Amino acid sequence: MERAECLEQIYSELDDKLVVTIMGACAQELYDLGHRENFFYLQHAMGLASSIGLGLALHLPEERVVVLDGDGSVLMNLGTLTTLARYQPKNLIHIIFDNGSLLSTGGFESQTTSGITDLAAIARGAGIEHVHTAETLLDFGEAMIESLETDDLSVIVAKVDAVGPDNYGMDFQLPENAFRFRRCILDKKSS
Ligand SMILES: Cc1ncc(C[n+]2csc(CCOP(=O)(O)OP(=O)(O)O)c2C)c(N)n1
Repeated sequence: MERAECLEQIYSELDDKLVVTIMGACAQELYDLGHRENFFYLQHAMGLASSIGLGLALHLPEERVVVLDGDGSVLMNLGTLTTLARYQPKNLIHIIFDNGSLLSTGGFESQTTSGITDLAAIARGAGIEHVHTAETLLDFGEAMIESLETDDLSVIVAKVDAVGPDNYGMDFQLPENAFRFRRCILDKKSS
């Protein structure tokens, strides 16, 4: 299973959600499907997409927040899973694309490679109840549907191949994305 296929599968569901992605390949693959003003690509700050997502979810309880994360990023901020469990935002779905690799910076192996570290087990151990592992597109689709139907925090660990986009490039930088994302939230609140 490839992350790009997973993103394509859930793309239409992301229409009315606030979406925060990690940098690099994941951001690019979502962007390549078509940018929307409710997408925020967190460049540079590796590991913190889930923390941004948590802040949004707690402060905007009427919104649904989807975080698109990576195994390397989660490993860099493992405490995030315990913080999510502690505050348990009902409106947050945390999707971890586990490709066992730091793909965006050259494809070095991460600790999830060869099953050494099990992020789903860590999420459960942190105290998160709704944790899914998806090995196939069908699993992933089902996990997403279940998470959307569950009025609670969900984590989906999607096992994906370590492949990314052929080309990188967006027609705006992080500050413009941040301003526009903020405006999108304000527009949503006032409508
Ligand atoms: C603190 C910090 N260290 C290192 C980097 C460089 N960096 C950017 S993306 C990345 C790999 C991210 O890996 P993962 O979250 O697994 O996503 P993938 O690239 O595999 O999709 C690294 C090491 C960074 N941006 N910030």
